[in-house]
Parts: sequence; structure tokens; C-alpha cells
Amino acid sequence: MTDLTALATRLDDAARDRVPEPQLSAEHDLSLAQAYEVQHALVTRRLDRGETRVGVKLGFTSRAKAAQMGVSDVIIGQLTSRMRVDDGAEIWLGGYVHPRAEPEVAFRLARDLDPHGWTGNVAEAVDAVAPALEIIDSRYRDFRFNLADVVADNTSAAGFVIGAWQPLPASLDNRGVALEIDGRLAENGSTAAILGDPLRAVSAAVRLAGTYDIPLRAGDLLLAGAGTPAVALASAGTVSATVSGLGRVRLRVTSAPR
Ligand code: 0L1
Ligand code: MG
Repeated sequence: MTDLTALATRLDDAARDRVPEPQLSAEHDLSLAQAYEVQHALVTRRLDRGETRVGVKLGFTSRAKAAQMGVSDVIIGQLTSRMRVDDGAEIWLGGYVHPRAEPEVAFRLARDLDPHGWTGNVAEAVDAVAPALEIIDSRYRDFRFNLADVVADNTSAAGFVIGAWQPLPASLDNRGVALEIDGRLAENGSTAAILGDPLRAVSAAVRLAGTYDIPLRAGDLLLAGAGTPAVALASAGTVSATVSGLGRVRLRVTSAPR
């Protein structure tokens, strides 16, 4: 029988040592349910080190990205306190394996969400929205994986920056999204890339959290998904994400150890 906890330890150690691992799928034919068990064990190791759960993120919410990575379903990962980076703060490239940044929309949950009693009322479920940057960092060689691999690796979750919270507008559909590096446009897109409309991320998160036993609590963050492709962070600079009508969020990247 596959030792799922041992697989979680491999991925956790890869993140700690910043040395990429071979894909689990090279040796194991994990079901999606087993991959989420590995993810839970990975997150438990973080919680055992004193981190706290602060929310969830969705991955592959863009059809184009799912196709690019050769996968076919939306996935959910878990965010912990150590992944948080303050708006405008600095990260060190050496703290990651091969990080990328992507511009996102973040929601804050107004209440505990029970998947069994979910009514689909997003305006009641969410009390604020903000522009965000996600740092993704696959713990696998060459940033390559299948669906079970990336779920086990906590959907490549590595960091996040949240901009100013503001009340949820009636619509978030089809707003411009830009990712800039050192003031130059690196990628632009639209919130429509996030499941057609980022508000759909709330129901998707409730469905996946219910299926894979992930709590959704009042005050939790929900990173809804990316509005453009991710950009590799390979050198020092300033990264910013802008979502039209929501504002901008920034991250400084340094190649010198802190
Ligand atoms: O947040 C995301 O959409 C990333 C999900 C995992 C896939 C990747 O690492 O690109
Ligand atoms: Mg993302």
C-alpha cells in the first residue's frame, strides 16, 4: 500500500531544501482522493510547525491554463500563515524552487460555509474582495505534473499578497487584469479568465471543500484564480498586479539573501 504520509514528507522536504522532486506519478498511480490525502498530510506538517490555516485557493480556473498544463479539472489548495507576504514587501528568490507570479482576485469569507447547506448566495458568503498576487512554486522537476501530482503538492501554493479589501461589487465580470514587472506589462487579461466570472469561484470552492473535507471559515481567504498566465520570477525586480476597479498589489523580489 502507498504510504501517503511519506509522499507528503518528500514534497515538504523539497520545499524546505528548494530541491525539486521527481513527479510522484513516475512511481505511483494516485487517485484524486489519495492526492488530496497527501495534500492534507502536507498541510498538517505545516500546522504542526506552528503555521495556521488562513484560507484556500483554486487552481486551473482558466481553461487556457488547464489546457496548457494538460489537466481537466478545477483544483483546491490550502493557504497557511507563512505563505502571506505583505503588500509591497520583499521575497527572496532563494526561498523557492522555481517561483512564478500570477495576478488574482481574492475574496474574504463573511461566515463559515457548510457545503451541505450551501445556497449559492455569494453576497452573503463573502464580505470583501481585493486584488492579489499569488506565488506558485511547483516542488516537481521542470514545473511538470499531472492532476494528482499537483493536488498532492498543495496546488503549487507558495505565497500570496493581498491588496486593499473593499466591499463586494455587484459584478466582477470581464475586468482588465495586468501583471507588470518593473513597470513593464508582462501579461494582460481579464477576470473572465477566472471560471468565466470570479464570483463562480465561491461555489466551486464550496463544492471542492465539501468533497475533500477542507474547512471554509469566517475570515478565510479565497484566492479565486488567475486573470493571466503566470510569469517566472527569475531575477530581482518589482512585480505588480492590477485588477480594474479593485486597484493594485505589489511584491518586491530580491536575489540577495535576507
Ligand atoms: O494557482 C494556480 O492556478 C496554479 C495551480 C497549480 C498549477 C501550477 O502550478 O501552475
Ligand atoms: Mg493561482
